[in-house]
Amino acid sequence: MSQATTSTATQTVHWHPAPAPASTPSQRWSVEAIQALLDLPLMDLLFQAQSVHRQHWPADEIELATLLSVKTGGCPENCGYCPQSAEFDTGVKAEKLMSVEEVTRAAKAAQDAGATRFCMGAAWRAPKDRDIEKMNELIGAVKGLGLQTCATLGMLQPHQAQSLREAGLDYYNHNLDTAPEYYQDVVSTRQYQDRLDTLAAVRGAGISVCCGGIIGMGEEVVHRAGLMAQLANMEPYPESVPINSLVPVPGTPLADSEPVDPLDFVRVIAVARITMPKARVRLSAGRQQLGEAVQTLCFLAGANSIFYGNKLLVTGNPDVEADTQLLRKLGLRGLQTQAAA
Ligand code: SAM
Ligand code: DTB
Ligand code: SF4
Repeated sequence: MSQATTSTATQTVHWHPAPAPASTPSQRWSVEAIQALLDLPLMDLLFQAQSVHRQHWPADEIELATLLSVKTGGCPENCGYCPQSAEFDTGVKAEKLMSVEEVTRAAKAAQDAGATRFCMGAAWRAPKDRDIEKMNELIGAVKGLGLQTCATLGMLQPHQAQSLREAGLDYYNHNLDTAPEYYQDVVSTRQYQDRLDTLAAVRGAGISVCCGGIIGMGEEVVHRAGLMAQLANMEPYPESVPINSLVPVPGTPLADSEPVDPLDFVRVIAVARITMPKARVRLSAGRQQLGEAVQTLCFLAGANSIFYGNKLLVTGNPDVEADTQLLRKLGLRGLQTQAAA
C-alpha cells in the first residue's frame, strides 16, 4: 500500500489512501481492493470511513428499526447459524403466523419507543402465495401506523415481490451472508444463486434491498472481502446493509465458532461504509456481545442503523433503556422523520 505525506504548518501527516475501485462499471470493487482496505492501519481505515460517512449522512443520526418474528421456527433450511432451523435442536418451537392485531400492537409499541422502521421476519424457506396474502395484511397494518416496513420471508418469486410492493413493503431483507465460495460451508439446502435470484425479484418489483451478511462463522478475511465485493458491485448496491456478528446459539452447527476479534468486525463496518457510501449500514445482530466501546467504534466507522428492542428474532438484544442511554452518551440521536420509500 502506498503512503501519502501531507505537510501542514505544524506537522507532517502520513496517511494511507483508500485503494481505488476497479474501473469497469460492472466490477466497481475487486476482492483484492477490498482486502487492501481491510488490511489498512485501523486509524486510517476509520478516518476514511468517517470522512465518507460525513459526506453522505448526518454524523449524529441513527436509524432505529425494531424486529419482530411474526412466524417463528420450524424452518426446513439448514443455515448453520440459525436457531430457527428445524434440523437443529435449539429449543426454539415452531409457531404459527401472528395475527394482525398482535403485530399491530407490537409495531405501535415500537413506534412509541422511537422506532421508525419495523422489520417482520418469518422462518420460511419460501412463502406460499397464501402466506404472501397474509403478510400483505400485516404490511398494510404496519404501514398504516406511519412506520417504514421491512420483511424477511425467504425466497420470493417475482409475482410475490410485486404483491408485497403493492401492499406497501418498503424494504426486503435477504442476506448473502458470506462470500460465494464459503456459502456451502454454511448452508447446503440452497445455492448462492437462489439468493441472487430473490434479490433480483425484489429489485425488479421496486422494493428497496436490504442485504448483508454475518461475520464470525469461521470465514477467512478473503471471504469477508468477497461478501463486500458481492454487495458493493450490485447494480445498484443495496440501500440497506446489515452486518451481523454471529450470535452463537447452542445446538446450531456454528455454536462453537472461534469468536472474531471485535476490531476486525469494526473493519468490516468501515469497509461497508466506504464501498457503499449511500447505504444505511446496519450494526445488526451481536451487539450484546460487542459491548458499548466496540459499538461506538462501529458508529465511528459509519454504522447508522441498529435493531432497537429487547429481542432480535429469537435471541436477545440490548434493552431499549441501555440503547437510549448509549445514544445519549455519544451525542447520537434516533432518526425522527422517515424518508418516503
Ligand atoms: N428465513 C429468512 C431468510 O433466511 O432470509 C429470514 C430470516 S433470517 C433469520 C435473516 C438473517 O438473520 C439471516 O440471513 C442471517 O444473516 C441473520 N441471522 C440469523 N441467525 C443469526 C445468528 N445466529 N447470528 C447472526 N445473524 C443471524
Ligand atoms: C439481519 O441481517 N439480521 C436480523 C434481520 N436481518 C432479520 C436477524 C438477526 C437474527 C439473530 C438471531 C435470532 O435472533 O434469530
Ligand atoms: Fe430458515 Fe432463514 Fe433461519 Fe435459514 S436463516 S434456517 S432460511 S429462518
